[in-house]
Amino acid sequence: MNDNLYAILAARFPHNPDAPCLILPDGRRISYAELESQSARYGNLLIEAGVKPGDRVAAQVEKSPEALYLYLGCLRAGGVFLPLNPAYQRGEIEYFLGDAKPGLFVCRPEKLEEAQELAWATRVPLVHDLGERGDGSLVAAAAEMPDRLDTVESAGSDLAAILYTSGTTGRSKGAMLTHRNLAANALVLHQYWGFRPGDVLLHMLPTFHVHGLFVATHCALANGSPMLFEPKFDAPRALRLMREATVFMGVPTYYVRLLQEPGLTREAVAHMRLFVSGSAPLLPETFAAFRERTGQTIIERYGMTEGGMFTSNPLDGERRGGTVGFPLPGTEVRVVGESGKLLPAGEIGHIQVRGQNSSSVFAGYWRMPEKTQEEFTPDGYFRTGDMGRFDSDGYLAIIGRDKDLIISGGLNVYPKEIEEAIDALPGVAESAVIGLPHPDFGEAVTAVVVRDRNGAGLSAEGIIAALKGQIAGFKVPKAVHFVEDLPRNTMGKVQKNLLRQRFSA
Ligand code: MCA
Ligand code: AMP
Repeated sequence: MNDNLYAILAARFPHNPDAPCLILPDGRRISYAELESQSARYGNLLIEAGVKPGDRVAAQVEKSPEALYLYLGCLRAGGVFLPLNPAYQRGEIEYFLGDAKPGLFVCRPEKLEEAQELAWATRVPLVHDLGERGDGSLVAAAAEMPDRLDTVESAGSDLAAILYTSGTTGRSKGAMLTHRNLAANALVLHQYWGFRPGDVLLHMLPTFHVHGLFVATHCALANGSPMLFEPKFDAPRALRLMREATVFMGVPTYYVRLLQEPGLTREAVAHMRLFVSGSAPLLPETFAAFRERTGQTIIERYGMTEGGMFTSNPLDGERRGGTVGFPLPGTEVRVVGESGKLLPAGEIGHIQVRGQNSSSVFAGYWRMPEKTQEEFTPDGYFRTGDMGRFDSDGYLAIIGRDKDLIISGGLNVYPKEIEEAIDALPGVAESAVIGLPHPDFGEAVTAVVVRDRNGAGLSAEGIIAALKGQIAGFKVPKAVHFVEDLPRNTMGKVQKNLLRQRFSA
């Protein structure tokens, strides 16, 4: 049997070749048959370009049908897909290319020149461009390729994707996901959330992260369902499209924005059967307000790039606000104390997860065996860095994080990276970056800066302007405060809790 994720999904595609797979904003419909032939063209193109099984294919492109063909073509060719947020700037991309050494880098047309320079510097042999309207050299080259391809035979343990996640210290780490990880997660979620004939997914998430590319897309493909495939989230448009959809997945910011729409009523969502939220904590107020307005109860689930989804509230049975539900089938989740001792229900500790048959937890960090080892316990549990507790009914609540991480609008920002960028600016003695409650993004990246003796002219606007263009926009602080000193404990560690208290007031 072929354990290639594409083969597993394709075995579930509808028998009717005309069944729609993607429905685009301009009304264009792309059938499952076309998805198969297009992904074959892209797969053939990669093979012809010399991409061998296990070779990385990096893509920093906007969401589009062609971007999806590229991902699926990469799976079919046995390549390892490496999606990159278009918000990343030159320095960020240079690191990813240098670390992952892809055989091909696909960029946006407007960034072609920069991409070629970066590829040359990092010894990436081939660059193509792909525009959001299906333009660019990649599309032209794929069009010349045969539209049939026998999907490469893969073992479950073969890599399917690498997704970079930053860390509390040092460099970004590439989380290695196998065909088995992705397939197991897709099939479990498909079943757990009761995907059924007639389902239509409203897909408004970006496709460069686990949530949009894997959780949402794989569920729809595994069900042979159409996706209303939208370039980005837009609350009024979401409400209009919900009249034709049955399932919606989003980060909490999407729900906060939907609640601001007067048109969000029971009637507007009457066609919908399922709302899923994840990637960041859904405030109990948002959960309750959504139920009040729509009569629909959001299913909150919890996961990580390092393995996909770990827990979910149930489809049938109580969906409990403020919790992320139960461990998914095939995933073991435990809460342990400082000494590693298992804690009883009600006590807060470190959340650790383990997958049966190494299915639900990733294969480790790309070329970082020591870092990988540190993150696993001797008995094979992955240390998530999240703090939580089980209640007496077995629901898991995420209480906080023991990692220094900010989640803004569902996107992760590691303070260390921003602090390093700020500290390098002239006039800065040191800085601390914290997350403060934000009504739209959940948390807002906020910098607290100490000037040095040359820093009299330093302003908040100046710091923000200097960071833009250097790091992705979502990482740039929304506010900068100046202080004389950073509060430190006796160990010399900055007391970020005191800064959070002071500046959220
Ligand atoms: C955009 N901006 C942001 C964010 N997004 N600032 C803070 N946080 C953000 N998330 C900034 C831009 O830099 C820009 O700044 C300005 O906002 C407008 O940009 P635009 O793109 O127009 O914003 P938007 O369309 O309103 O986007 C906000 C968004 C988007 C819709 C919330 O960020 C989004 O779709 N987030 C979802 C991300 C996601 O898929 N996460 C899942 C990761 P300026 O004007 O200054 O230039 S997977 C994961 O976490 C795990 C596995 C899991 O459990 O799912
Ligand atoms: P990422 O590295 O992008 O995969 O983000 C994973 C992190 O997002 C987890 O470690 C959690 O801190 C957070 N996360 C994901 N889902 C939830 C949720 N439902 N509630 C709280 N935090 C979440």
